[in-house]
Amino acid sequence: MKKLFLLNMLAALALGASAQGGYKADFNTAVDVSDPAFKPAPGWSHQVSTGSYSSQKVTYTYVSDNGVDGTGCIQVGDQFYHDWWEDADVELNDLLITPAVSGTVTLQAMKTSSTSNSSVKFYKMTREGSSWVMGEEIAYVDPGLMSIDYTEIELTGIAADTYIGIRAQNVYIDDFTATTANVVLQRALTITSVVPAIADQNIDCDENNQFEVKATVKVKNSGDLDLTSGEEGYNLQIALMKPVEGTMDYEVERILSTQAITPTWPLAPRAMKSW
Ligand SMILES: [Ca+2]
Repeated sequence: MKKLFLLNMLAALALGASAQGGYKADFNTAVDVSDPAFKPAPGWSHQVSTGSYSSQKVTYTYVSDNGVDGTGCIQVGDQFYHDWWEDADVELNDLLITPAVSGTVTLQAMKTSSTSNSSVKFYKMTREGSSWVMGEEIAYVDPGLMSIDYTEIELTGIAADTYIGIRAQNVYIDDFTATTANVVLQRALTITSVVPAIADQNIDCDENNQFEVKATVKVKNSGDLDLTSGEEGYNLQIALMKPVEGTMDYEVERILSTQAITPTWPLAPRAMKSW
């Protein structure tokens, strides 16, 4: 049985929900769209849709001054890619998912150019475990999108606790509003790189039949909240893994070490920790 070491991590949902009347997401805070699963605002989700290659995806751009009244907004590109082997366009369903909302919902949208193939579609979304299921499309009266100014799209009669998936294509979007929203903020931590400090593929045991694992690990706060050293789950783990029979997956056999992530890491270029 082949065993290997892997760095694992605890980090989970936390914080309660806060019901807000007159909810508005103004997209005025810059988001890092280089992460394909970026979330456009706190409490939102993102269902990523791609082809087999990393380039076969929907391109998002954060634009700091092209939103309503010159504010920040999100630019969305094509919702398809061209499959050269099949010589055909393949549709994508890359969805920005709102918090659970109800009542009347609005979104401002503007075409990226007068000739662009622009559209905005909305879908009811349901959670299934940690993933999302795309449900029926939510119809609305087309207000007619323009390339010179924003147009308001309005959805009415949205039932309580409806998650809405926004499938935008070749538009700028800004100012999502809802009569009510249930915004659940999340704590999340992502390992962005692991560099083992091993000269070759072998580690020698010492006289006590033990050996030391060293690595430089870079982590990123990918949640909605600041993380503080000592908080439950704010740590890294080293685990002994074992193969899951009949699959290519591994599962945790035993946690070997839990390493708290210590003090402040505000200096991004130095946000590394060795041990
Ligand atoms: Ca804005």
